[in-house]
Amino acid sequence: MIQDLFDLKGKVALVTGGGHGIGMAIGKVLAQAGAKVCINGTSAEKLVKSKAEFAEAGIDVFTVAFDVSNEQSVDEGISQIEQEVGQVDILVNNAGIIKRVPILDMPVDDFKQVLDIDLVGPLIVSKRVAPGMIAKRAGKIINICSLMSIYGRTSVSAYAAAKGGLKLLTANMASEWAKYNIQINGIGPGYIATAQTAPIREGGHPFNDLVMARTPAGRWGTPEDIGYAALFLSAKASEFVNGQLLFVDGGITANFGYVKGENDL
Ligand code: NAP
Ligand code: GCO
Repeated sequence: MIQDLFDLKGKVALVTGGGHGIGMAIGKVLAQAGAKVCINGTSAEKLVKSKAEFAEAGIDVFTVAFDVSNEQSVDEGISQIEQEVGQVDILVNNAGIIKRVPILDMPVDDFKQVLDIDLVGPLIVSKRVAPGMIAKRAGKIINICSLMSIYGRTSVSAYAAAKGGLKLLTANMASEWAKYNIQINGIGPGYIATAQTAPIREGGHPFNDLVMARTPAGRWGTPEDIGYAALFLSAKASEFVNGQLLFVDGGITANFGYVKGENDL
């Protein structure tokens, strides 16, 4: 049956940064498709609230706090999942931060922190999880990239450097691990309404006008829009898709100019 190609029953999925935002939506969709979902975040206290929010949706998640940028923390967290839930079949490297600061004003340590979490973090977690997938000859890794994986813009140099690197790390993981029946792909969300974009979306911020003018769909994306793409890349249906970056962006990367106002000829 066609739906069997999207059935995740019997699979263990780990979503880093799954405590809210895009990660939470991905976790909910994968759980609704049958996966046993593990949610990661930086603090056990915050995860208590996240677990309750999943429970309100009728979903029982396993929560585990670890810092994706710290190898020992990741090893302890993944070991806890392996002991209490099982081997990770689907890894979504979603955890990430952004610092919006002009290059000349950004301390190098802040630049390094963004790279450590947004680029080195996915490497660390994938290196810890991949051996089990290789032994099993099956696995899915999804790296949450960005428009900034292919475009720059002012004030997000560290984030763009990290997300640009993540696009090519995805390609390299696919080059090395596809032969083990592991599919590694990226998702490039457009502008999505979450806490991360609230500072440039709310309170009449002019960036909101730019997003509305540049996005052909004429709206901000929802975290669920990303969740549905993650389901496809987590499922059997995408077993011949590898090393790709799937943009889920309302058409913004397909469109050079403005879609509203004087340009809308
Ligand atoms: P968000 O609401 O800020 O959530 C980020 C998540 O990452 C939080 O759950 C946070 O956990 C977690 N996290 C941060 N540092 C961590 C660390 N060192 N270890 C473990 N977890 C960590 O962001 P979002 O908008 O949902 O974005 C999620 C992902 O999508 C990010 O990679 C972001 O770059 C990417 N993205 C977002 C958009 C957008 O428009 N929103 C567009 C493209 C790509 P705590 O809650 O515990 O701090
Ligand atoms: C920004 C936004 C973007 C989005 C996303 C777009 O400040 O430009 O936060 O970076 O988060 O990455 O794909």
